[in-house]
Amino acid sequence: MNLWVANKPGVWVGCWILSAFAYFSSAKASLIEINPQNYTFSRPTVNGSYNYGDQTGRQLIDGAYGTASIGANLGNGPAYEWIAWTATPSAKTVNIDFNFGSLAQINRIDVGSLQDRPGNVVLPNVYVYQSVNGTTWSAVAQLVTPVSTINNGKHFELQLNDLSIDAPYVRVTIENNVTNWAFVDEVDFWKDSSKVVQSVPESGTTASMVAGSMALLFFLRGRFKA
Ligand SMILES: [Ca+2]
Ligand SMILES: [Ca+2]
Repeated sequence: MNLWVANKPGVWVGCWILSAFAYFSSAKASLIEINPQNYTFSRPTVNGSYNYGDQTGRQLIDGAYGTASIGANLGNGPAYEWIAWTATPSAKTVNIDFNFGSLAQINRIDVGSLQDRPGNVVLPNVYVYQSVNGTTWSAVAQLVTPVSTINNGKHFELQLNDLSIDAPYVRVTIENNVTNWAFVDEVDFWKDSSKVVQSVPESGTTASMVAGSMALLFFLRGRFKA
């Protein structure tokens, strides 16, 4: 399991879970998964070599994860677990708006994704917002994932930590890196029962976030069919 972790107020670190497995196992003890009622996309999914649509309308919250091999058949057909979007010069993001039905305390969000190869399928950037009415949004956190070949062929949990969300609506914006595909298989929301969150959502813009970079950056702009 591979992790990208963003710790508020904004400095992220990327790490391999293998060296920190014990830490995360113990840290997860107070986490309770909070399940949204439903969600909507601001842009339609895109098919390629396989169907990357959301075939049940709940595939991002059904507990089923894909693998780093996009086309793998895990029992429901090739690539069934993956939802994908492509970027165009004018549209690099998709908003996934989750509706919890009532105030939800959320302290951590995990977005399952993968990287195939730079220039084609790379890890997306993730931005999180909260809303009391589903219309007006306040920035909460972001996770920037610079393109690097060392992420190739891996399934990642893009993890946003130490959040202070208390709202009925949460927007997870997926931003394609460069012009390419972005794949997501699941979005998990966690409440840390050891924390109390104020019931008034933060207003205005988020604190400045610091985006780091990895040692090797490869910006290959060729487009391929995923
Ligand atoms: Ca899923
Ligand atoms: Ca889940």
